[in-house]
Amino acid sequence: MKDVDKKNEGEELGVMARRRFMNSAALAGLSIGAIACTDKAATGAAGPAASSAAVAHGGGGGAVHLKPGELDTYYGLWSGGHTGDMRVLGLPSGREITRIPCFVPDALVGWGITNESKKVMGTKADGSLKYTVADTHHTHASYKDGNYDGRYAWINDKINSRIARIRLDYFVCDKITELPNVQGFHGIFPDKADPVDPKINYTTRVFCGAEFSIPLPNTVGTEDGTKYHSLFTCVDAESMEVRWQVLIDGNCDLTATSYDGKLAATNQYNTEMGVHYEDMMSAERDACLFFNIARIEEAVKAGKFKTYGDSKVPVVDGTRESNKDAKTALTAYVSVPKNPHGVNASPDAKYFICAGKLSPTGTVIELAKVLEYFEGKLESPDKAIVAEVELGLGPLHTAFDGRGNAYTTLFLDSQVVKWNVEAAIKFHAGDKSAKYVVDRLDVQYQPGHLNASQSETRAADGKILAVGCKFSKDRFLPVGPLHPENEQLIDISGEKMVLLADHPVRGEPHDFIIFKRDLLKPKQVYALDDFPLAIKDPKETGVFRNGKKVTVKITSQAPAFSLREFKLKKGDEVTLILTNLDKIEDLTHGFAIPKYNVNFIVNPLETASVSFIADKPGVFWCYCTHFCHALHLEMRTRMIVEA
Ligand SMILES: [Cu+2]
Repeated sequence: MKDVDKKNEGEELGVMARRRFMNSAALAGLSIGAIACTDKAATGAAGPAASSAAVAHGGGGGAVHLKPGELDTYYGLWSGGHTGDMRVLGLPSGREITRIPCFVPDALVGWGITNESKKVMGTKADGSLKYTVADTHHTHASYKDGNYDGRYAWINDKINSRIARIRLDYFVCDKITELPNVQGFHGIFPDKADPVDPKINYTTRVFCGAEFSIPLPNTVGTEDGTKYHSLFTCVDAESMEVRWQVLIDGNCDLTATSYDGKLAATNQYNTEMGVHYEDMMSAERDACLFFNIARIEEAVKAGKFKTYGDSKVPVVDGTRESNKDAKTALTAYVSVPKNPHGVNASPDAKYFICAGKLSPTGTVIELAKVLEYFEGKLESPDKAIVAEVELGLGPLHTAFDGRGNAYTTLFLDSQVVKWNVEAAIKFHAGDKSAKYVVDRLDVQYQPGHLNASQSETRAADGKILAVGCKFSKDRFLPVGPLHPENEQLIDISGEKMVLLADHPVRGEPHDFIIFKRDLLKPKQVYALDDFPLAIKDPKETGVFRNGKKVTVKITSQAPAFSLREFKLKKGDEVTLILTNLDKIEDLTHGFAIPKYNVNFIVNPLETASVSFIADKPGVFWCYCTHFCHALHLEMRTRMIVEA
């Protein structure tokens, strides 16, 4: 780690002198409680006074408290965490508007109950769901011209290494792909352009980083972790098929992409390939690993790949040993300190920033120089580092305001630090008078992810910053042993950051994006033709028998189902299809079958189906579970199963 101690003598001497490089012993010995909230050198104010000040000077997105009936300025797409879904928030209010089920069953919409959702989620041979747990961390959306285009969002499941796509016209998950050859799929980022074809100025690929290294193929275990591998994966944004993978040294964590489509990168916190934590943090520097997308795709085209196990996915070799010649290299390992967490692309398209986590530093890597390295014009990829400056303890993630400033969470300091990137570059170049730290603000407490409005686009607007604090401690009424997390909203429209609001959230969300509401044009009524099973006329409904196989076709129109009753025989293999013929937005109906574990909804002009064995004789009142009409309670039909 070069020059860190020397730099302590420069910027913010008094503050920095008390900060020391984290070493293994210190980290291992400290609990979260003991390291919380030390060293409050902050200049930032908090509390009610700060909040009203923000509102008075215009606030980032205006006042947090919207008047009844007022709409938010921004959408926020948040990962849900263990709930395996995507949260949709309005900002600046912080109100949660909906949740989009992806990886885990959801009782409201019948996700994991209907045949259509089970097909997306994936089933075992017996028709049951392949997985019912998930851990979503990262969510990003498709781009065009450097801004979100409102087509898709993606979200990861770290537990089972799946990526889900959400259609942003209907806010539904329509595809899930399980990545081969990897475990611990964590970081995710769509590309923003094609590396070769300038006409393709929109997302066609999604890159996925795998955090855990495993034997390849992972059929015979070995305890020797040095023989394990991790891969970087490219998924086709449209088909959701895996296009290719890159075998790498070390692991992947988060992912970033350049605006020209030429580069993607992942930060690596375990270049040691350790299998125990002390081994994972033994080296002073790890890496930010860059991928030359055009060269990788040329290598795949030229057949220079392997496959592993049952997977047919082409895997190219991105290891250090095979990529020593810069002019042909597929990858470049830029050395950064120490167990870095987070790599983020600046909205001016010039830099990737890695936060040091166990080093108090942020590393600024200039993308033009990385491209120079790949052309053989730089002797080492490390020469692409244009700044490595102290920010505070436990730097994790970085957001941007579009005015040249970066905002980095400091997990151990419980702060957000605002710093100027160009000033940091000057400071790094030797101008010790360059004051790169602009402001610090205490947050409550231990912040992980943060993001600013439009931060990861060319249209970063520097209005509001949301911070996901992993611990809320004393900020909310106690609710037993587990506290909620604290999502805080900060006004970044002025020189000083101003804390605006706290929001409790059930654990444990991670990354999120915030963008202007006019980038999305959600549709509010489906088209019948969107669904192959749609029943277009109530006259087509009834019970259709083919031996034991029975199809029940029903339509709904408030306040009635088209069939007043339907008869089955015990043992029938039933598929029940329901089309909602109501055409008005929000006129959604539900369909529950008592004792058969069935409940789902159909939105206006939507069709859904369920399959089950009619194994219990009797009368079962199928009723509408979604409030629809003054006669909602009366909206029922009888399923009569004859013994
Ligand atoms: Cu109803």
